[in-house]
Amino acid sequence: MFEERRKKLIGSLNAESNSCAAIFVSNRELIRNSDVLHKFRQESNFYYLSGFDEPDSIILIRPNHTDEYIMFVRPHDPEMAIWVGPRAGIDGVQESYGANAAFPIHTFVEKINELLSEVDDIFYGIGSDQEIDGIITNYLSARQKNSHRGQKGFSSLRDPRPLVENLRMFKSDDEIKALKEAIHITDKGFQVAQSLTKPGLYEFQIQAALESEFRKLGSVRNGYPSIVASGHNSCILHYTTNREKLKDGDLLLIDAGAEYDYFTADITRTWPINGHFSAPQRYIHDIVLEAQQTGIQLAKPGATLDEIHYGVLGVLVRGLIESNILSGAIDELIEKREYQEFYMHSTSHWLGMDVHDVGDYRNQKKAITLEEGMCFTVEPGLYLSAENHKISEEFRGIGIRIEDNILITNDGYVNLSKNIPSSAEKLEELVGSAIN
Ligand SMILES: [Mn+2]
Repeated sequence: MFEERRKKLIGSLNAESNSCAAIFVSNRELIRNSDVLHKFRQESNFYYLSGFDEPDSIILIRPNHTDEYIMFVRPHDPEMAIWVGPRAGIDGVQESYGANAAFPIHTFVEKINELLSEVDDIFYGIGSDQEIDGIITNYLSARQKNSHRGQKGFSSLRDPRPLVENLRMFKSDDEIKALKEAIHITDKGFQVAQSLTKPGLYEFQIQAALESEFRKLGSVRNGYPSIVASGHNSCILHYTTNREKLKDGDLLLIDAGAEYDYFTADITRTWPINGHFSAPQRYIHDIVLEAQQTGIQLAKPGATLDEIHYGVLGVLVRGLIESNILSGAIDELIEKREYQEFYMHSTSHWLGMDVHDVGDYRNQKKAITLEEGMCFTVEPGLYLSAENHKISEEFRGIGIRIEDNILITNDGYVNLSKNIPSSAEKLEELVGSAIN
């Protein structure tokens, strides 16, 4: 799979240049405190191309060379093997990760002189890593200076990331399989969270139950920090504090995704803590759900995320008018963005290895057209702040978002998360079912 991806990238590189090399840098370990590190996750482009999840590594891809794929990694270290575990090492990456040649990471600075000397165009994304940025720019300036003394200069420094990201936008069958598994695991986690929801528990306790199910089912980590937002916290878009007590009569919004094989789900549901939507909660919930279903049904090859967004806005704004939160004509309210106080984010983002996955949304201001293999979310919401006095009191403090994960097929779409219940009736049935 990784070799196939590298081959595709080489195809893209060959289309751009007759003589080039592309360099990608891994993530580094981050210190949490003293000798304790934050949990490491590999940089997605790097993992996409290498399948290698160690820090302090570099890959070098040189199309049309005998040693086409070169890795710089941490060498084997018997002492570190005792403390944190073995590394693949120089031999290991040639045996198991497809490297044609491999060198210790600390030799990168000297080795590039030799490995890049015949290459015209260097593909490296400035900003990938501060130290490597310095090494590359020093190398290129030296080379440019020496070109006056008869050595070969270089033609260009270009960013390889858009080339990889254009590949990542289209999910292969294996990638869709991983994404489906991530969504399946997330589904099970949501069921557990719903079944345990009751007043008096803390948000982080629901989070623990949700994520425990993720781990049990084979997800080693989340795709992003879980949002477990009760009551007025549901109006905070990226609330991850998760420390408040669940109150009778409030809603609970959970936005979470298990990661599986480096692909992440991204699901949101909102349900009543006591198992019964109040009339105003139910009203807003059903408007958001109708908006979401309307948006999803617009997904097909040739459509755009803008069209889905406008489909969603039509329903949301109609709901805001009917609940006397806004007044006026739908089109005019949309044009003037009067809804923005209550719906301040876009409806969709690409989904894949990253929760907000790579890929352009526009090409020269024109929205990208959907094509088979693209994955994205449809996640409308309404956030009726407790402090907003334009809103009649019964609706204040209600925040609802409903989010599913969509795959574009050759003739339409699949809602990959359609099994995760979103109807008010079904949610009411599930809430607290493990305790009652
Ligand atoms: Mn999302």
